[in-house]
Amino acid sequence: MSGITLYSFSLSGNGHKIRHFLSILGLQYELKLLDPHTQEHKSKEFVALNPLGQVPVLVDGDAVICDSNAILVYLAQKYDADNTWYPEDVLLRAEIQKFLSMSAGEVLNGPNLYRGIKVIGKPGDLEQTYDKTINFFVYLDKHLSDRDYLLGAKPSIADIALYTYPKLAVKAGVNVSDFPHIAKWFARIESGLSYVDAPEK
Ligand SMILES: N[C@@H](CCC(=O)N[C@@H](CS)C(=O)NCC(=O)O)C(=O)O
Repeated sequence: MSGITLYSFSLSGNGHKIRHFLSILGLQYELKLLDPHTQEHKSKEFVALNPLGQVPVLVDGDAVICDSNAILVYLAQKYDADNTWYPEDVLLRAEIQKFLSMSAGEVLNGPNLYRGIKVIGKPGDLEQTYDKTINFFVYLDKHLSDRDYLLGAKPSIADIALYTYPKLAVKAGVNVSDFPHIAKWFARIESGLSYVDAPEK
């Protein structure tokens, strides 16, 4: 087998992170959109790729990689020869890992769930996830107050991993004008030539 295939849903924020990074790396790929309403992601064929029955999944030749953060790390190590997006420095990698963990923790339980409840109809407590989103935005805005990107002057896979769900939470109704440093960070990322639009909803 050869070539890259990405399995996702059209509205998947985690899938968006990978489409965004594939675009930045200039990699051609086939996008296979699954239909969550018909539970295509729980089909026998798909569960053979990811036993958790979740997107995104990236297939690259014989390699199958599940989980958006794992895919970002894989793509950076395999295709970014200069290590621009995943610098080799041990402290920078630790810092990147901190943000990747946040994307699967604070961001998952805050901005991701807020948008999921409000826009996609997921079950959950909207007020509680709104509060968690604001707590995270307060942290992020302060962190970005004296740097352009999460690590400093240059973007990394940490920015790719953390951008999507806060942006989708803003599209879902969180007022970003209360967070000027986040707003500028969004604009910086979106002005990149390889930017790929986050899902509309
Ligand atoms: N840790 C995974 C989470 C993946 C995830 O939650 N994917 C969602 C779509 S964004 C999904 O497939 N949901 C369907 C399900 O869990 O059944 C990642 O970062 O990729």
